[in-house]
Amino acid sequence: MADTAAGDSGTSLEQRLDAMLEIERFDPSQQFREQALLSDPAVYERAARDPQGWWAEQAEALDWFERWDTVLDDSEPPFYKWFTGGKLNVSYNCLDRHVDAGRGDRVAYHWRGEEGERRDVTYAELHRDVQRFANALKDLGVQQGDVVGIYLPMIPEVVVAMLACARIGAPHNVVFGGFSAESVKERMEFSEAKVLVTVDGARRKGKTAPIKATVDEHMGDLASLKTVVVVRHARLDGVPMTAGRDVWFDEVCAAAAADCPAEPLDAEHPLFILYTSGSTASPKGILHTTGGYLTGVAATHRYVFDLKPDEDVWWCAADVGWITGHSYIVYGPLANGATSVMWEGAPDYPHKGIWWEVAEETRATLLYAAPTAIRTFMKWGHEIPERYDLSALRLLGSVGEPINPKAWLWYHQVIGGGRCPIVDTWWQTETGAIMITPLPGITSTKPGSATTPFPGVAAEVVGEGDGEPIDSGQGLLVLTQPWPSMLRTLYKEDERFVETYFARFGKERYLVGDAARRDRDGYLWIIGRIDDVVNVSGHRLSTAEVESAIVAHEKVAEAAVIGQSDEDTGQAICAFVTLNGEIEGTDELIAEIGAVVAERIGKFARPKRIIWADDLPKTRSGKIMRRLLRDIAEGRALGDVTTLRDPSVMASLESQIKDAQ
Ligand code: 6R9
Repeated sequence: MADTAAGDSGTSLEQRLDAMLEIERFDPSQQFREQALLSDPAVYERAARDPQGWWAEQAEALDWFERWDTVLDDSEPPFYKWFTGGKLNVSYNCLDRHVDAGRGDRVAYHWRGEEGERRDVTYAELHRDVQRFANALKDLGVQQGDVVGIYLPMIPEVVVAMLACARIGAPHNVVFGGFSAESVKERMEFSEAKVLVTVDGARRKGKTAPIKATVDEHMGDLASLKTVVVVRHARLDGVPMTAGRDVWFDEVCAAAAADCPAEPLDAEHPLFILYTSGSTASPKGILHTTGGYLTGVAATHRYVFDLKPDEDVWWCAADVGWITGHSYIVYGPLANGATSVMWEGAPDYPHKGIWWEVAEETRATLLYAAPTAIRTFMKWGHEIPERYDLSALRLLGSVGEPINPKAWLWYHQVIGGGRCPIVDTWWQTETGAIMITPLPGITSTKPGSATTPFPGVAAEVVGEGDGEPIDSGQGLLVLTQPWPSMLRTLYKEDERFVETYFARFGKERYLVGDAARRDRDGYLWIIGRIDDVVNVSGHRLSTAEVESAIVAHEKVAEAAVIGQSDEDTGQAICAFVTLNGEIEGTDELIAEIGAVVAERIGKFARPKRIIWADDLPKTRSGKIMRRLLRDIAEGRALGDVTTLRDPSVMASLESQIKDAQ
């Protein structure tokens, strides 16, 4: 169906895409179906009949030192346990078993650096480096259960560090490189990290940020933190090193023993903590464990992307610091023995065609990217990707936020040449692995819909008030059955875990935090967050987190942050700010507030728009009504204002906005 509509009839791309918006469904092509790993829809019924049997079968694809006794222990919901009694090691599954099977020479990562560097790292090399660094960590006193912080850019050492932790059973806590050093400190403090692995400097678009020096300025004296390991990457001179605390990565590796057998760990041993944003200003430490997590990411990576490890070149264009990077740059692809592309830099440096240049050169066959990136490429024009040979591509994925049909179609036509199926995958840091997605050899896709749950996953849309399942219509998305890669708790906050996800509809139903629509065919359309979480370019932020950064500015009395719809980034941060006393809002102050946010959270959290407000709309109980602020920011007619303590606030806000324009 897609191919006929895509045929070039001399009309412009724009006209063709508009015409295609009428097409509701895209069936898998016969050619794709015939070669797909899964092409029989019976897989859904089989998994629904016996979810535990299905997941056990997926777990069998891993190497276990000891087999499990129980697939699912649901004796204490919502604290579910998977594959209890089983022992395995994630690093063993990602490295040793491939090397032992004679696949050591296979490239694990085609790493491509900003300045044109190429480094192809094989499985055997990773195996060697991981063992050395695992021993180095042990030499530094890291023991099973100790938390290791990782704050690194997109370089192979980030994978080495993560797998070395997994090898010895030290849970890692990776902080995305775009977060500020202050955020790193906060996360190291919460998780009582013993070691932090960081870098001399990180390169971004031809500039180098002195990461180690900045970390030093903010880290202060953290009682738990004993060692800072520094990777030499940007080769900066004069990197400050504190005697007795700081060591060089290459030096500790060189001094460590070469062999480090993988530790057999309980299936429920913590693998990592990853902080993400929730409704309040304090980030949530999502805890994932060993056996279930690896089962989930390996199975979804294989089936959702139809991975053939001997032939495919996989490229997940996320950052390792987010869950997408954990699951689909590191753990899923390595467990499956895949060859991946790892791109260090930005999509527009050294030029706007760099992604396509890398895809052409590495002959990438599978690409997984965020809608915000696709919309950006759309804006830059189809002429850019069209200069490159993208004929090796055979499947495209989308993740992080809803993809609008126009961007979906552009991706399909311009990048996928009309021949690649698109998998729009919905999931979260909490779910560990993809939950709602097409299976490319089975599912007919509808642009904008993540379609249906992965086999072994059960989802419903339920009424906001009564929690009753909605057959067709809009409501709240819930997952109604435990799955192996689910978060086990919030690190050191069991109560908050239960409260956040299982208080509203009971311990059997996981509250996702997204609103969704179910159509008559049972397809799910994700609408967006129901809590105060904003999704900027696929980066999750809490409004409360940004607000507390803004009010840290001495001239600010109060701030309310909302996510405003944005053509490029999906949502953008818009802040309503009330200043102290008679202070006037100026451009200078806008820059200062942006700087405070960059310092406390990260540059990506800086407000795109600041609106000065004499007062903010509040309910009688003093709650800020963000819904009204969203209406104002997006230029809509105001909703109900009768519950406001002082309805006149809205009129004056509206006139302030007009004055500013
Ligand atoms: C993997 C990841 C999770 C939130 C999630 C939802 C949004 C992710 C989506 C999507 C629509 C998709 N989201 N994928 N919305 N369609 N395919 O992004 O994890 O950073 O924890 O964000 O992202 O709102 O609840 P995370």
